[in-house]
Amino acid sequence: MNPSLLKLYFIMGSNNCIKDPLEVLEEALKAGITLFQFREKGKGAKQKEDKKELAQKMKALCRSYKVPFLVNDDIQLALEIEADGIHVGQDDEHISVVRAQCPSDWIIGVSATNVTEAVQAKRDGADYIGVGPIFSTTTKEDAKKPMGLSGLITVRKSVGKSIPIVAIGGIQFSHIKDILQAGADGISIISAISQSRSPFQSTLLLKQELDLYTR
Ligand code: TZP
Ligand code: MG
Repeated sequence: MNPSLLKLYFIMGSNNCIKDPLEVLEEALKAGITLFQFREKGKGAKQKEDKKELAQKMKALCRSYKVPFLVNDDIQLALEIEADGIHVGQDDEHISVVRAQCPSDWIIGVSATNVTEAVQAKRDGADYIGVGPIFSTTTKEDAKKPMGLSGLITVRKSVGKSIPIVAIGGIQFSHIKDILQAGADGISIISAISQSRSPFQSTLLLKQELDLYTR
């Protein structure tokens, strides 16, 4: 995949938002997110048909802004709604099983919380690795201990330069320069956009800062 797609990777589900999730997503798209992941999980998450309906609407929005739409974990849903890819965690289906079921042009991302998992994800053929949590976060209930920037630097050294990586966990505007310098291709964000009173403004500021330190 083109690593620049990871520059500003927005991840969200309905329970991450303080207003209508479709509005939040459209604001983020308008302000220039480069990739989106539908992550409908945790307390109050939509299930079955409700989940699918929201996913379909979000996919349509992403298409209209030409931003790839990925689904977290749920292969069945991703196939049904013809997503552009899937993201799997360490406790989800193995990437080999996912690859066998999905179109060859899909983007498949894997989460890694340490060097061992990151090196394995690269070996397994992940298109990108989501590395974190870098900082502490309250968004993911079962998040591991933050690895810090030093952890990110170690992961980048261990996997080499050839695989795209995106940093995740507690990331705010002020972290951008350090994260890019640590070797990430971009940032993944949930709450700094989804919980903002103006997702548009917050996204725009993040994008401008990222643009300063990339290209
Ligand atoms: N995986 C590791 S940390 C995290 C996930 C899904 C949550 C990131 O959310 P936030 O609000 O950007 O800290
Ligand atoms: Mg998962």
